[in-house]
Amino acid sequence: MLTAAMATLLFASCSDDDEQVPGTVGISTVEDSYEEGAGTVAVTITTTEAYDMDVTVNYEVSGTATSGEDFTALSGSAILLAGETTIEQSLVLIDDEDVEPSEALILTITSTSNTQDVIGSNSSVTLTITDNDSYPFENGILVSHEGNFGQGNASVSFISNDLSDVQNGIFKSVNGVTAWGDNAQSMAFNGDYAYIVMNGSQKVEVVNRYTFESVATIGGPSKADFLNPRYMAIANGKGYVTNWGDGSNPDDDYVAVINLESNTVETTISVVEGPERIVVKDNMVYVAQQGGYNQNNVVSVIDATTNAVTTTIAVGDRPNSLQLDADGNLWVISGGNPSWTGSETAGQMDKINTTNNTVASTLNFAETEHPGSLEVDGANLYYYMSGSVYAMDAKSTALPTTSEITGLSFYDMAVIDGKLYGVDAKNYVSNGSLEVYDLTDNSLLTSKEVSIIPGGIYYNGIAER
Ligand SMILES: [Ca+2]
Ligand SMILES: [Ca+2]
Ligand SMILES: [Ca+2]
Repeated sequence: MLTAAMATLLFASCSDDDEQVPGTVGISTVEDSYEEGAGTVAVTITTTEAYDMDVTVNYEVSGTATSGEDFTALSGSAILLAGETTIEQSLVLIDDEDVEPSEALILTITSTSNTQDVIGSNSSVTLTITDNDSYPFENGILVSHEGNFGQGNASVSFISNDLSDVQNGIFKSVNGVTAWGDNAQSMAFNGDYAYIVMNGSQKVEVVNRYTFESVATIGGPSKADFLNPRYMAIANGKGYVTNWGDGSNPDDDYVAVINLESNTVETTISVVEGPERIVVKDNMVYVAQQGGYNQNNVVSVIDATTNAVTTTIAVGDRPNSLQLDADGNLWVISGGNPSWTGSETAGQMDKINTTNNTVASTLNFAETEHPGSLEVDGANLYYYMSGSVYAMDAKSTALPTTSEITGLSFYDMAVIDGKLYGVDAKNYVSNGSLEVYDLTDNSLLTSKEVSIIPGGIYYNGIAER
């Protein structure tokens, strides 16, 4: 602040003789940082001595800010009138609509027409021009919606991080389409891109994650790329998408591998029945084999450098969610077989050591308990069971005996940075809701109406500038 705030008087001189006394010239602004919408900024050029004649002060314009784009072109000189010690130059900032990093604008006095003048230590000022633009869908929560099968009304909603603003149907509104497709099942992210897995439409929609402008469509109903695609993760620079194939055929299930440069499926990896959720650690791809329309009970491990299934790890029946903790352990929740299968089994939570891909510990639920929606946030694990959310320290050796929040009706949930986000699909034909709880005191922060069958909840951060 200080350097730009005031011209420092290097010396004050008094003289009685007739010669023009040299002045010390400087340049300053009131602030050293301005938002690009600030309008006109006064740049003050000073001299310590008034002159008998007009003196031209020349200055150079440099820095990362672009003349004509970030500010109106400056003349590069100003005339100090005879008898005056200051002159103001107007710097006009341009309020554009580009999302951009902060820019530097440097004004440096290079010479004056009075050759004896001293160019003082305050002869240069560096201004920071800060941006006032943002992308429409950064720093908030994205919710994917299945919609109703055959209606083309899958959708994605954006909820601002302060939970004040909800925009539904953002793919359709941004891209000007009326019917998008069926069953936005899940989303994955890589760099600036979001990948929306559309189960019913047998496609993956690629968008810019911050603008939601369409980038590419991979697959589609008439193509053979995907068959019942479910979830996607990124490993070794490729996209891995789980596919059930025909949900009643146990022998046609696979993971499709997407080349993220060309947005094409470049190979497939055959796996056992019902590949569902998928996570990645160090190029090792872990696939929960829930079983499709049937039941399965393993996690497949794929080496993303060879695309070979290196091992399968036995867990509980119907592994429905899996997460890595801060120590690199893989936690898997298996719901157990539900009673309608006729062979009901208990839920189970397994901790897998990812250095040797073996089960390190197992926690067993009661036979009629069927947990799901495992989440990790910091040192805590969270899961959902029978309308309640449970929390557990990842170091704990026993399941929690009491729940955190009860009376819920979540279709799925996510825990992000101390907040619980749960989606309620209501009656599956009208709009559902997103409920947000503060996990420090388990209070309900807000409930927002979203769209039909909300399923996936994701944090979309702030884009790099
Ligand atoms: Ca600008
Ligand atoms: Ca801008
Ligand atoms: Ca199948």
